[in-house]
Amino acid sequence: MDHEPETGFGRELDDGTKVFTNVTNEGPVFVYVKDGRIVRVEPLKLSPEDPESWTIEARGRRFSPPRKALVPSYVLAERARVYSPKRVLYPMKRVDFDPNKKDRKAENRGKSEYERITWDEALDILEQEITRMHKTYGPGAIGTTSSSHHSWGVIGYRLSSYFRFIDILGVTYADHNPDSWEGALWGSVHMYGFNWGVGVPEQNDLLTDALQNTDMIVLWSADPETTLGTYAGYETNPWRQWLKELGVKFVIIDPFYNYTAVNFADKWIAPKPGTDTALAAAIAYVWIKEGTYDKWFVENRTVGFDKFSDYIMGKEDGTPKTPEWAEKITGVPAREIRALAREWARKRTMLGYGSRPGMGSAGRSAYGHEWARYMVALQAMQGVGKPGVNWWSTSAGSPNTHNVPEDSNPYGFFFPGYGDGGISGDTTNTGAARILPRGFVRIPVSDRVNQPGGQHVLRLLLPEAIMNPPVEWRGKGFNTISIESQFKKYKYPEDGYSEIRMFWRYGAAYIGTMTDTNRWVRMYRSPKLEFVVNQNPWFEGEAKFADLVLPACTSFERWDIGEFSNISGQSVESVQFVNHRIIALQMKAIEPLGESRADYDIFAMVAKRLGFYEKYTEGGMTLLDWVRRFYEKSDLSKYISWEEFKRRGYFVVPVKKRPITPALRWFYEGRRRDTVGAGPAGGGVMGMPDGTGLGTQSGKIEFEANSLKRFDPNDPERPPVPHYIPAWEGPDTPHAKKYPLQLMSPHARYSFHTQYDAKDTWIDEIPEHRRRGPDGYLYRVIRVNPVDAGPRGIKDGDLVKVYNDRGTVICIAEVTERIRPGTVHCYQASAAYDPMGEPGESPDRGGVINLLTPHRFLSKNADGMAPSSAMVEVERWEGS
Ligand SMILES: Nc1nc2c(c(=O)[nH]1)N[C@H]1C(S)=C(S)[C@@H](COP(=O)(O)OP(=O)(O)OC[C@H]3O[C@@H](n4cnc5c(=O)[nH]c(N)nc54)[C@H](O)[C@@H]3O)O[C@H]1N2
Ligand SMILES: Nc1nc2c(c(=O)[nH]1)N[C@H]1C(S)=C(S)[C@@H](COP(=O)(O)OP(=O)(O)OC[C@H]3O[C@@H](n4cnc5c(=O)[nH]c(N)nc54)[C@H](O)[C@@H]3O)O[C@H]1N2
Ligand SMILES: [Mo]
Repeated sequence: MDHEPETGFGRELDDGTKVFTNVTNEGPVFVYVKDGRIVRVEPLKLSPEDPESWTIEARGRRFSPPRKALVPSYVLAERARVYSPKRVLYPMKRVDFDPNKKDRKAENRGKSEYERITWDEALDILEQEITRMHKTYGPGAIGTTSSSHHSWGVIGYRLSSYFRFIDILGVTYADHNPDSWEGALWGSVHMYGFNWGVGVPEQNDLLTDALQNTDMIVLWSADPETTLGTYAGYETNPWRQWLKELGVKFVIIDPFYNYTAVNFADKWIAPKPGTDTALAAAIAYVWIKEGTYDKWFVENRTVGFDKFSDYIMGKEDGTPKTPEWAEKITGVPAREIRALAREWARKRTMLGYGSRPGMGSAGRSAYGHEWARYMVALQAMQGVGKPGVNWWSTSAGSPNTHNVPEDSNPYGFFFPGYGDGGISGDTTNTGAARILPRGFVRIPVSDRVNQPGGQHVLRLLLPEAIMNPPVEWRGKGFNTISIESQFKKYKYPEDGYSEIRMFWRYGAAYIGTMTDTNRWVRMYRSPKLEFVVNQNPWFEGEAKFADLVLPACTSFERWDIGEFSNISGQSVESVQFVNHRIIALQMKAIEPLGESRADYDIFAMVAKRLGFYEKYTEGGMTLLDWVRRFYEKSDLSKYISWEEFKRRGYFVVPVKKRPITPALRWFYEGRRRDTVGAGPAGGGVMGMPDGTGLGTQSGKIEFEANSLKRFDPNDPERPPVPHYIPAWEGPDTPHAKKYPLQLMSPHARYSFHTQYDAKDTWIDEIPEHRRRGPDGYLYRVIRVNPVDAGPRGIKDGDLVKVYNDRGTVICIAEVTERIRPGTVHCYQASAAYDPMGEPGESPDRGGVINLLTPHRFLSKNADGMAPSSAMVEVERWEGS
C-alpha cells in the first residue's frame, strides 16, 4: 500500500544527506540517508532545546544523566543488518513444493532450494491454501505464532498488526510461555502477588532510594551490564558508576564472571548452576540462627514464617540448612556464605534477582520457581520496602514521569507501549483495554474476537502437538489474570477442532530460542504440516523450513512510532528504565529493499484476497495514518504540533517534579498504595479492594503460600513452603555419567536473541560472540574452564563438539577462568541453524545451543521452559 505523499519529515544537511529518526529494541537513533541509502546510524542526542533532565540529590552529590540515548553496541550494527546479504528480498517458494499436488514433499524441508516467485503467485498460494484449510478442516487448521520479540514500534509490533490480522482470520494460536519470568511467575507470585506484572515487583523510584540509602547490592543471576533493563540499552550503566562512586558494595552471584562483575564486583560468588536455592536457604539459616532478620516485619507483614523456619532449621526433615550443608551442594565455602549473610543483614541491601527482579537464567531451570521464591523470602526477612532495602537490579526506577494519562494523574504523560496491543485492540492477549476507550482503534469488539480461538496450544509443546497429539498443559500464555490461572489445564486438540495442518510462522528464531529444538526441525519435516509459511526479514533459522517465504522489510523501511523502552500493558513503569522519555517517529528512511514489504502491508494484501481488507485496514488506513492517529490520541499532541514533530522526529517528555514514592514503602509502612503501576483496578488498588496489601490471599508476603495449599498441599515439586529440590538434570543425576558438564545458555551480550546474530555483519567478528575457525567459518564461542579443558586436550581456539542425547553442536572454545569448573557457557539464540547432514539428526555448526537443552518443564505442575538445566560433554573436534 502506498503511503500519502506527505513531506517534511526529518532534516536535511548541506550536502543533501537527510537525517531521520527511528527507535530500535534498545533505543532511539538518528538515521543518515544519502542517495536513497542509509549511510550511518547513531544514538539519538538531545539538543539544548529539549527539556531539562532530572536530578537526584544523594549523599551530598547531584546526579543527572547524559543527554543522549545510550544504545548498546549491536544497535550500531543496524545499517549493516538492513543491508545484510541474508535479507529475503522476494517472495520465495521451495522448489519441490507444488500447491496443486497432494504430496508436499515435507521431508525435503530444510534441504531443498528456493526459487523467486512474484507477489501475485505468493498471494495465489496463500489464498488457495487458507481457503482450503477453512473448507476442508474447519476452524483451527491454521496454526500460527510470533516470537517473544519483534522490531520496535507500536503499529508494526507483533501484538499489533499481526494480532489484528490473525484475530480476524481466525487461527489456532500457539501461546507464549512466560519465558523471561518462569521462576517468578510459577514461584514468586505465590508469595507476593504481582501476577499482573508477570511476577516482577514494582520498581518505582528505586534509583533515588538506592542512591540515598543503599549500602550493598546483591545481583543474583543478573548481569544488567549485558541484558540491560530489557529494552533500555545502556541507559543504566551510569547509575552503577554513581553507586560505585558512593561506595556501594556489589556482590555478584553467578557461575559466570559476568560483565557486571567485570566492571563492578567487590565479591564474586560462583555456585554450581541450579543450586542457588540451597545457597539462599543457608543464608536464611544464618539469619534465623543469629536472630538477624527483621522480626517486626516478619510478624506484621508476612504469614507462614513458622513453617518456613521449621524447614530451614531442620525441624521438618531433620536436615538443618546450614552453610556447611549448602557448601556440599553449591560448591561455595561455608565461611563465604556466613560472611555474605552477616554483611547482608548488617547493611541496607538491595537484591536484584535477574536483570529485572523476576528474571534471571536461574529461574529458567529445573525447580526455578523455588529459587525465585527464596529471592522473595530473603528480602521479606530483611524488611523489604524500608529505605535502601528492596528487590532491585539497578535497571529500573528512574524519576521519569509515569506512563499514565495526564488527565488522570497530574504527574502522568501517556503514550502507548507495545503491551497495549497497538492497532489490534485485542483485549484477550494484550493490554488493549487501556487504549480502546481513547479511540486509538475503532473496529467493534465483535470483529476482534479470534473466531476459532477456543483452540490454542502452548508453543513449548508445538512439536508434540503436531507430531504426536493430544497434548495437555497448565496455564494459558502469560497467565497473569490471577495467581490461580496457572493451575488451569488445557488440551490440544480441543473437542471438535481440527488439528493444525498449516503453520504460519511470524519470525524465524525458534530453532535458536526454544528448547530441545531438533524437535522443531522434526516437526517442520512432518507431512502432517501440509503447508508452512514463514514471514521474516532474513533468510535464516526456521525460514529455511518453509514452503513459502514472505519478505518482510525492516523497521527502517516502513513507518511507525514508538517510545524508548515503553512496554506499558503489564509494565507501565517501564518508562522508568531509561533516563529520558523519548518518543520518536520511526521514519521510513529508505524504500523497502527488493520486493520486501511492511508486515502490515503484507497482511493487508492477504486480507484483500480473503475479503476483509476494509476491516483489517479500518477502511484503508495506511501505516502513516495509524502513526498520525497514535500521535493524536496520546498526550503527545498536547505538547508538540504534528509539523514540528515531523521535522524534529522526536519528543522528550518533560520531567515533572513530583513526590518520590519508592516501591513498597507503602507496604512497609502499612499505608494504602501510593505507587503508580499496573494491578487490579488500574493503579490505585493492589491486593485488597481498599488498596492495602499485596495480591496474595492474605495481602501479605506468604512464606507458606495459600494458593499452593489450595491447589495441592502435598505437591513435592512445589510445596506450599519453598524447598531446595535437586535438579532433575544436573551433576548429581545419571545424565552426569555420560555428560559431566553443566551447560549455561544465558542471553547474548552482542545480540538481542537471534536478531543481530549471523547476519554477515561485524557483530559476528566480535571474538566474544563468534570466532573464525581454521576453516574460516564463524563459530559460536563456548567457554570452558582450564580445569575441564586440560584433560580433554582442548586449547583456546580449538573447534569442539558439544553434545548430549539431544544433539551435537560445533563451537569454538574459549578457555577461561571466568566460568566455574564443571560448567560450560555458550550464549543462547543462534540465528544460523546449519546442519552438516540430515536436518534434525546431524551436528550443527551454526551454534544452536538450544539443540542441547531439555524440553522438560520446570516441575510437574509448572509448565515453563528450563533450558538452564542441561548436561553435556565437550570434546575436541577435528572437523569431519
Ligand atoms: N537456552 C535459553 N533459551 C532461551 C532463553 C535462555 O535464557 N536460555 N531465554 C528465553 C527468553 S527470555 C526469550 S524472550 C526467548 C526469545 O526468543 P525469540 O523471541 O524467539 O527471539 P528473537 O530472536 O528476538 O525472535 C524475534 C523474531 O522476530 C523476527 N522479526 C523481528 N522484526 C521483525 C519484523 O519487523 N517482521 C517480521 N516478520 N519478523 C521480525 C526476527 O527476525 C526473529 O526471528 O528466548 C528464550 N530462550
Ligand atoms: N544483550 C541482550 N540483552 C537482553 C536480551 C538479549 O538477548 N541480549 N534479552 C532480553 C530479554 S528478552 C530478557 S528476558 C532479559 C533476560 O535477563 P536475565 O534473565 O537477567 O538474563 P540471563 O542472561 O538469562 O541471566 C542473567 C545471568 O544469570 C546467570 N546464570 C545462569 N544460570 C545461573 C544459575 O544457575 N545461577 C546463577 N546464580 N546465575 C546463573 C548468567 O550467567 C547471566 O549472567 O534480557 C533482556 N536483555
Ligand atoms: Mo525474555
